Amino acid sequence: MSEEEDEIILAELDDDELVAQMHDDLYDGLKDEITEGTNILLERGWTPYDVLTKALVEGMRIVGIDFRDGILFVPEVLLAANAMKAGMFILRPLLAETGAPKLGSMVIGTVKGDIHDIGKNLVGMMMEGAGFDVHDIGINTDVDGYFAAIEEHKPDILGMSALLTTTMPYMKVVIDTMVEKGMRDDYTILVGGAPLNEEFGAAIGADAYCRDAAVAVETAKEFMAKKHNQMAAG
Ligand code: B1M
Repeated sequence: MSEEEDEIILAELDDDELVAQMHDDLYDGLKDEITEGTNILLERGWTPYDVLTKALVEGMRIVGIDFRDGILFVPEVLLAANAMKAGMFILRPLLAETGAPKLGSMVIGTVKGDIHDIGKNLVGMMMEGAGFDVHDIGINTDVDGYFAAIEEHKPDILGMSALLTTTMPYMKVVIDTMVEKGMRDDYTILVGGAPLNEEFGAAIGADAYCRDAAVAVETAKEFMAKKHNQMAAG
């Protein structure tokens, strides 16, 4: 068979085949193919949320398993992450474009020592889509970085992300410093990231642990509703 005949034409695949191919392409770090696949699914009427979760996040879940098992290494995973970001780049404005009324504001960052940003970016995108003003302060954020952003943006919600068991304790450093400064109760603090769980969130004094971006949005909305009710009551 000639090379030309071997080539996969993404637009000729049906939806299930295309999604499976996108998982493979993400695994192989093929940025252009992920861009193309994302656009094709959108053109076929897929919602941005479905493209995000079924094609991209699921693909990254598979990458994560092989990274854990020593089949993939950092350089390959970086390529996969870049391919994922190319898809997210297309989806971001679509997810943000719901016309929802402004519900509140959030500062979000990945904690000190940690450079994982895909989950954080995704939470930011979904929060924007739900009507929150999101100030993303990036990765490797120390206490001073969080405080500077809180001071500047005066958000309703502080979001922290950590993907490493070695960096998640830093969330407590930030919260403890807020307690010391007497400002802890002025903010709703939401935390998330693969190694966390509800017990950890409670133990460090966060208001809630959010398993994924959709839960983060729902939790943020609940806290904003409570805040508005309290304000209305007095
Ligand atoms: Co890293 N890495 N990595 N990595 N990496 C993990 C986290 C790991 C679990 C892989 C593994 O071994 N299975 C492992 C951590 C082990 C542990 O601590 N228990 C690990 C390791 C060890 C490392 C290095 C130490 C590897 C090395 O150098 N030897 C190194 C550390 C670098 C550092 O940070 N200092 C490292 C580096 C990297 C890359 C740079 C190659 C790349 C990151 C690229 C980037 O982010 N720009 C990378 C990646 C991609 C991963 C995996 C494969 C995927 C993470 C991801 O993007 N997931 C990851 C494996 C895994 O998680 N299973 C792994 C997709 C994303 C959508 O999910 O981030 O969980 P997630 O976010 C979710 C929820 O958790 C939640 O919502 C999101 C969306 O639904 N959420 C929040 C997240 N943050 C939230 C904040 C909130 C709310 C919800 O606030 C309100």
